Amino acid sequence: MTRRIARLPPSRFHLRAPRCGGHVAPRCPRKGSRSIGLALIVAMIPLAGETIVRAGSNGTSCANLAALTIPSITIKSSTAIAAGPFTPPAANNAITLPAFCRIEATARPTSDSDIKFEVWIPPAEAWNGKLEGVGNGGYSGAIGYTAMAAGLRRGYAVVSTDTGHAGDDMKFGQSHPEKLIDWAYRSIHVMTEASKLIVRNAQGRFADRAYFVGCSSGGHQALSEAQRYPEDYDGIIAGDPANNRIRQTFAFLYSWVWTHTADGKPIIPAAKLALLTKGAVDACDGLDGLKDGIIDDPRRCHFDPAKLACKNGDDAACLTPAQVDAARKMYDGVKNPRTGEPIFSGWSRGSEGFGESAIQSWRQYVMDPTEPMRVGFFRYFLFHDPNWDYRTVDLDRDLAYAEQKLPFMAAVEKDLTPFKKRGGKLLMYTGWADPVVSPQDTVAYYDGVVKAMGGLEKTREFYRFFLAPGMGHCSGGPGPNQFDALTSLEQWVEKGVAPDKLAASHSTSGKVDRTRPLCLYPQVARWKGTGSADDAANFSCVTEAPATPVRRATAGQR
Ligand SMILES: [Ca+2]
Repeated sequence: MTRRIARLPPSRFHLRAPRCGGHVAPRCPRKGSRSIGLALIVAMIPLAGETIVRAGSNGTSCANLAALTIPSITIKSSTAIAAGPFTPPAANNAITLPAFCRIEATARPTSDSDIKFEVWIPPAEAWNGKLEGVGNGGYSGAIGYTAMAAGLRRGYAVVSTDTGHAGDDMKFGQSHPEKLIDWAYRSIHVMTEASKLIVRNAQGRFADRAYFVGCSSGGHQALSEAQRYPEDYDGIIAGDPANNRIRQTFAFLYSWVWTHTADGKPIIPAAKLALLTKGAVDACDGLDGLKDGIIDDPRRCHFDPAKLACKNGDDAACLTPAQVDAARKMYDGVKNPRTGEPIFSGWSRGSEGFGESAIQSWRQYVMDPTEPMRVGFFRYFLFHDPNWDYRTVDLDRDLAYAEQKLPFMAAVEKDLTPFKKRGGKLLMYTGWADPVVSPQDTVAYYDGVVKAMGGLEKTREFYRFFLAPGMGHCSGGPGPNQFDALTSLEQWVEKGVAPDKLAASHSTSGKVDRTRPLCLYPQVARWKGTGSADDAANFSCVTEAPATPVRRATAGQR
């Protein structure tokens, strides 16, 4: 739910004619457009005496794109930006970018909609022939300029939206049901459709491929696109997806109640979150056969915080009974108190406090807020009562009501047949130490899709999942947490090379100090027994027996 996405290494992309695989792909270039794609290559290798064909010669100049008349879209500006420093709106620092055409636009699919989006289009000679949509974080009403910049540098035309409102305050949804729908799923679809047309006009042809890349809320958006608008994207990356949104919001509420006193004080101080992580790692690090400071699969770890219970009164190195109780509840997750039905998976052992920043612990979404995180969901979206008291929550009654009234807030459909049929490819990853979106819930969603889609092999044909041990929310953590998922997805979509693992690295102070594969779920990376445990070459991906006892997974919203 942060604005960060997994960092991508510098582009290794080369201009070349995109290939259209044997699968059904409605957005594959038609014959005419492929010849333009090939012309791009020709343009790059001019031979003496030959006429150089310039790609995009049929395109509209940047300045003239503002004259486009796309229904419900208003183009505010279209400006050619020279290569060099560019300072995005409201940013303090400039980012260095290659030249591009910047289009600022607004979409109004309903009379109450005000969806701002920007499309950045490289000049024809620098364009890789593709479009990339980038996702958002939290409820942030902000265009993702940093993610756009990363895509533009790779040669992509890129698009991002503010999701239909400005800022992170959930009051935007109060008495604005259409804006809520814009946030939940419509804004991404609308920006995608409009940007495809705008790019077509700018370049004289449609993009050969479209990709979506997002983490956290962006991961939610990614899964929503695959579920709701399977034609929008050829390839989709869903990182640490907050797609089980309604149940997760209930889990935020309950986790806050468990971990705060009646007068709203945090029960577990920040320093003791780190103590919990140390206790869990000490207890479970070796279960995977390698003492490397990483709990490989927290489902196998049954560390009980009572091990750290104070014996002679409270001090910094032990836990009081109230602290033990709060931590146990965080690990156990939300269950229906009447039926015992799991509502939302607990947070992983190892996610309590593994880094300095609030997002690298339970602080940002649980301990630090003065009220339950996202309590605005109940006040402004669900009950339409700005004074709603979270102490009055009734899990049975209110969860059923929320799932009945706001089903569009989640993206939990497990039948992805339309996306598979159109040839779409979906790559999902998550951090096993994510302190925000419980990774066990993400595992439960994938397992649910596998069941709905006819088994693991049939699912892997279009949807692959990679778990990152020791990675936090979208990035960070003691485990390898930097990887280039987009290059893997490009290979899959464009060359039919499905990824079996992702090459990941961990850095300290900007220096890589560990590499390791992230394996194709449910495989795990195991050290071969010789060579450095910090070198990916000494690991193989293997299948192990399921964690026992298998913890009951979140049922997920139906
Ligand atoms: Ca370990």
